[in-house]
Amino acid sequence: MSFKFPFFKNKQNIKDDHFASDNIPNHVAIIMDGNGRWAKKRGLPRIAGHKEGMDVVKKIVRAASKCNVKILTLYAFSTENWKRPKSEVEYLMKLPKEFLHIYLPEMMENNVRIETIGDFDALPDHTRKAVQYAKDQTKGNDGLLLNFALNYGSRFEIMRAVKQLMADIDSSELSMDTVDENTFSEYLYTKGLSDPDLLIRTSGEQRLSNFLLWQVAYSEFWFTDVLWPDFSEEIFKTALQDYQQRKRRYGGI
Ligand code: V07
Repeated sequence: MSFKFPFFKNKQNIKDDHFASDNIPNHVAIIMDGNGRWAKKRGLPRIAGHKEGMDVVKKIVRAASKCNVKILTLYAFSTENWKRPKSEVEYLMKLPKEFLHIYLPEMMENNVRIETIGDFDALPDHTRKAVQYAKDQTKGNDGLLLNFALNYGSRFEIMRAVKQLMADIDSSELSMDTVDENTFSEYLYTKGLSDPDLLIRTSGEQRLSNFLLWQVAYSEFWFTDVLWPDFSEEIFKTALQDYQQRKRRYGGI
């Protein structure tokens, strides 16, 4: 049973479909964890969990678009994921193409722009080609930016930025005296993007796992025990509503 005191602020278990449109996070980042565990619980191979997880991606893209989120960054494949069994890696590398084969038309209709962060050149040819095609097709869209972290690792990203920045100082393209946090941000994959306002991680783990270390300095974190294949539009909205009620301080008081 549920009832509400009309004079209390609607705090938890909010089921209203139409929630306040103010204070929506501009940029939401998600660690989509728990696909393997979801499959194991059902006696299925891990890849069945990845496949189910792919359909949840589409649902959350729709939800984010609808809620007026501007940037959605999804951790699809980390630099550490190469250590998984070869057959699983090969399957994962086919998912971008499969996803795009099914959903690229809908992405176009909904004005979604697809981008990636990570070491793109080190991806298999077939993966790179499919994703590059989607980036090219959607580059004129100005709705939701759907940003896939593909072969992404934050320490690698930071090391790469340091090396490029030093090379630019070496060649006098840049002066050491003018380098500040903003300069450094321009050397990251996320160049030009605002930092995530909200970071969501599913599946009960409460760690960053080498995701956006620099960029989440002032982000709000939201964790759920729900496994990614069981994640839904409703849970996504609950995370947004929780975010809306938080008071951000950005390191100040
Ligand atoms: C992947 C499904 C979601 C759960 C997490 C792991 C498995 C969508 C993509 C994708 C990537 C780029 C792109 C279009 C779609 C994807 C990988 C894994 C490697 F342009 N889901 N998904 N890529 N999973």
